[in-house]
Amino acid sequence: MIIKNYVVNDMYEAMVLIKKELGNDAVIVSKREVRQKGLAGLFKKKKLEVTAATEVISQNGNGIAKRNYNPPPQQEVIKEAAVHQESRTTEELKEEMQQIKSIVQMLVEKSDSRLEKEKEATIKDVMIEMDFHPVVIDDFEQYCKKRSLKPDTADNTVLSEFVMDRFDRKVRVEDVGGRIKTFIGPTGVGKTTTIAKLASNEALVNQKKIGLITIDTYRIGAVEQLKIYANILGVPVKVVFSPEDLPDAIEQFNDKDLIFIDSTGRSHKNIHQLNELKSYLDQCSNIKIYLVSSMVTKNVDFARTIENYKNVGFDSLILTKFDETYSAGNIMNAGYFTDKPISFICKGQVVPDDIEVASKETLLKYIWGEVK
Ligand SMILES: Nc1nc2c(ncn2[C@@H]2O[C@H](COP(=O)(O)OP(=O)(O)OP(=O)(O)O)[C@@H](O)[C@H]2O)c(=O)[nH]1
Ligand SMILES: [Mg+2]
Repeated sequence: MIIKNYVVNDMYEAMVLIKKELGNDAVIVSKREVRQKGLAGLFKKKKLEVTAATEVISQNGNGIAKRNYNPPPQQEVIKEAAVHQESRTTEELKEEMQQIKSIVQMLVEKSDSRLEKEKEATIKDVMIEMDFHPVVIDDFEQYCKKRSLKPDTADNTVLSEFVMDRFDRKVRVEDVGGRIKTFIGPTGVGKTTTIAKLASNEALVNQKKIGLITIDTYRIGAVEQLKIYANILGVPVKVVFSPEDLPDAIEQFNDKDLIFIDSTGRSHKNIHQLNELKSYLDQCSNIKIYLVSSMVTKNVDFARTIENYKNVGFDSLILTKFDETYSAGNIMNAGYFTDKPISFICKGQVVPDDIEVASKETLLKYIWGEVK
C-alpha cells in the first residue's frame, strides 16, 4: 500500500497529482483544510491536505504493479436483503426510519459542535504553535475579556491587534554597547560563535583593537575553539582560571578598544553553577553582560532561563538560531519576562555574516512569518 499526502489549493489540483503519481486506482482516504504558518497565515487562504492511497503487490523494473480488484459477490448479498425486506411489516419499517432519523440528527449535531470546537481552537492553536508562553496567552484572554470578546471565538484581527500592541509596549531593542562585553547563557546556544561574529566585524570592518578572554575552562575544547577564531583574526586570547584573576586579565588588555569575554554554558536549573558564574562577573565593573538565548528553546525553558539569570544579572539579550525555527513566540516571551532590550539576532552558523543588530522591523517580520 502506498499512502501519500498532498497539500494543494483545491480538489482539482489534488486529483491531477494523485492520478499522475498513484494512477487511476488510487482512492482518497481523507481531506482537510490546513492553515499556513506564522501569524500572517491566519489571513491567507487555507490549503487542502489530501491523503490518497493505492495498493501495491510487487515492484519490478517497469514500476509499480497494482493488484487486480475483485469486487465481492454482491448479487448474493442483495438477494438476501430483498427476501428479508419483504418479510418486514410497515410498522417495523416506520420504526426503523425513526431510528435512522434520530441517528442522522445526532450526527449532524455532533459534527456542528466539532466544527465549532475546531473554530474555537484556532486562535489558541496559533498561539501555541508560535510558542507563546502561557502568560502571554493568559494576557490575550484578559485582553479579549476587557473588550467583551470570547477569547476562543475572537477573530484573527483581534489577535493581530493584541500582538502589535504588546510587541510595541513590551519588546525593546537596543545595542547596549560596552567596551568590555561578556556573553553568558545556557550550553550550546551560540555564545562563542556570537563572539566570533561580533569580534570579526569589529576587527575587520571597524578596525578596532580586540582582546579575547575566556573563563570557559570547564568544557574540553572550549579554549581551543576561541583560539581558532583569535588566530584567524590575529587577536590575542587570555585564559582565566579563577574569578580573582579576571580583573588582571582585563587590565592587561588596557590598550584594546574592545574586550570580549566568553563563558561556560550553564543550565538555568543549576543554581550552584550560576552562582559560580556570578562570582566571576562580580569581580568586574563597567562590564556589559549579554544573555545569549536560542530561539529553538521552548517557551517555558526560555522564560525560566531569563528568570534564573536575573540573579546573575544581565544588560541585554542576544537571540540566536532564528534560522532553525518557524516559531517566533520567544520574541514576545522575552518582552514579558524582562525589560532588558534585545541587542542582536543570529540566524546561522556563518562567521561573521549571520548576525544583525536587532530592529523592531525585523523582529516583527519573524513574528508575522515573513522570514522563511
Ligand atoms: N543554526 C544556527 N546555529 C548556530 C547559531 N549560532 C551558533 N550556532 C551553532 O551552534 C553550535 C554551538 O555554538 P557555540 O558557539 O559553540 O555555542 P556556545 O554557547 O558557546 O556553547 P558552549 O560553550 O558549549 O555552552 C555550533 O554548531 C554553532 O555553529 C545560529 O544563529 N544558527
Ligand atoms: Mg562556547
